[in-house]
Amino acid sequence: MKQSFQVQGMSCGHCAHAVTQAVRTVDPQAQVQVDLASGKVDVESSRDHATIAHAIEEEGYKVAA
Ligand SMILES: [Cu+2]
Repeated sequence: MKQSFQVQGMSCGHCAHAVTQAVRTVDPQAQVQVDLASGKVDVESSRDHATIAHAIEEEGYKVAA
């Protein structure tokens, strides 16, 4: 399913890559699209929203509720 996350603290391509990799630790098949300007992360994944948000936060980025 397609899900959106508002992620704070991403400032460059490295951050976008780190968040993408974090999502893929819980779902290697996930499709991840990061928009650095808005902090919006679109994820196409079978995992639930809370699991993905947790993985992103483990990587050190804040996910807005
Ligand atoms: Cu960065």
